[in-house]
Amino acid sequence: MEKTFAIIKPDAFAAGSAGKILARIYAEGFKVVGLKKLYLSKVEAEGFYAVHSERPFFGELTDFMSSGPCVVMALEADNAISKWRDLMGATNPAEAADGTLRKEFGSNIGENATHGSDAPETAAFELGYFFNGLELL
Ligand code: 3AN
Repeated sequence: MEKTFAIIKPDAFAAGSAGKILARIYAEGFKVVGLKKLYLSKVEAEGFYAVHSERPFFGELTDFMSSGPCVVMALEADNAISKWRDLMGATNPAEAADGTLRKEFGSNIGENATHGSDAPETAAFELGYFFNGLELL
């Protein structure tokens, strides 16, 4: 079993879609091993997305991620990282396949409803950024 890190982003939380997204997560067979609602500060969002600090959209991205509450999760499944990215769909909701979360709940490339780790190393960093070991028992 593999763990990945996921976020229900502020746009989806504000729209009241967190319950529907969680229902999809369970229906697809993930085990939710960690879950909490957070309201990130700008500094906390910048630390999380530090890998993107040189990108032109870094300010916009971290403003958005600190604009309201979100839900952070640790999800477990066989091949959880790719399985969760498949369920999310393409980064840009306009390009996301039918049936994916970003297609259904995302608005644009910035406000795209969900986040997921893209590799084992990023999953390890991202899980550790938000959860300690005792929270993932
Ligand atoms: P993904 O989240 O699908 O791995 P990345 O790693 O390319 O996508 O982008 C990281 C985050 O930055 C995405 N979640 C997305 O919301 C945001 N982002 C990517 N490109 C843009 C852009 N051109 N403008 C605003 N936000 C963007």
